[in-house]
This record gives sequence, structure tokens and C-alpha cells, in this order.
Amino acid sequence: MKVTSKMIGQRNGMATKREEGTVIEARQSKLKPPPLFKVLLLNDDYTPMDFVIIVLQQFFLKNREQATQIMLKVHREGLGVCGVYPKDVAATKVDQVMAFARQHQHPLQCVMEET
Ligand code: TYC
Repeated sequence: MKVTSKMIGQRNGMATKREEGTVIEARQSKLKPPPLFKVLLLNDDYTPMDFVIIVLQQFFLKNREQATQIMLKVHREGLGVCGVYPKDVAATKVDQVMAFARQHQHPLQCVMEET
């Protein structure tokens, strides 16, 4: 597709020529939206509940009520979703949580999984 200065409506591979109101080309985009990743906390027998609540507030921007509900879900069911993010953001959250848990000598595990 030849790109011209008149392609004002260029968005996600769909090009339209808005001057004169004429569509010169409109093809289905071959671009897929970027994948999203769930960030999960895993249960263990040693990490204090209050520490998990702090993690959820500090790294996943949950309020105390939301953080408590997610922590209890992980505690009862073995794992729980903290948030859903693009790959690089999810990877950074996992690294930050793992580093924070290690600093405090807790065995808390945080992983990511494609949605
Ligand atoms: N099971 C832990 C306890 O009883 C609490 C806990 C919750 C640990 C969530 C990890 O991701 C976790 N102290």
C-alpha cells in the first residue's frame, strides 16, 4: 500500500483518504492486538498474610479491601490473579514482587501466564 499525505485516517492498517470523502483502500488488518499476561500469586505456608496484602497494595495498586480478598483467594484456592498487563509490564511486576519477597526472606512466588 502506498502511503500518501492524504491518508489521515490511518489506524491499525486501515487506510482511508478523507479529503473528497473517497475511500481509496480499506483492507482487513493483519495485525493482532498484543497478547496480555495475567500476573499470579501462589500460596505457600510461610509468607504472612499482611505481607501479601502489602504486595497487592504496593505493586498492583489494590485498596486494602481488594488486596485482602485476593490474598484470601490465593490462601484458600492456591493461586489468584493480581492483574492483567502487556508482557513487559507483567514481567516487571513479577521481578519486583520476587525481589521484594526475597529482601524480606519470604518464599512468596509470583508468576505470569498468557491470557
Ligand atoms: N498461606 C499463607 C499463610 O497462611 C498466606 C499467603 C497468602 C501466602 C497468599 C502466600 O500468595 C500467598 N500465612
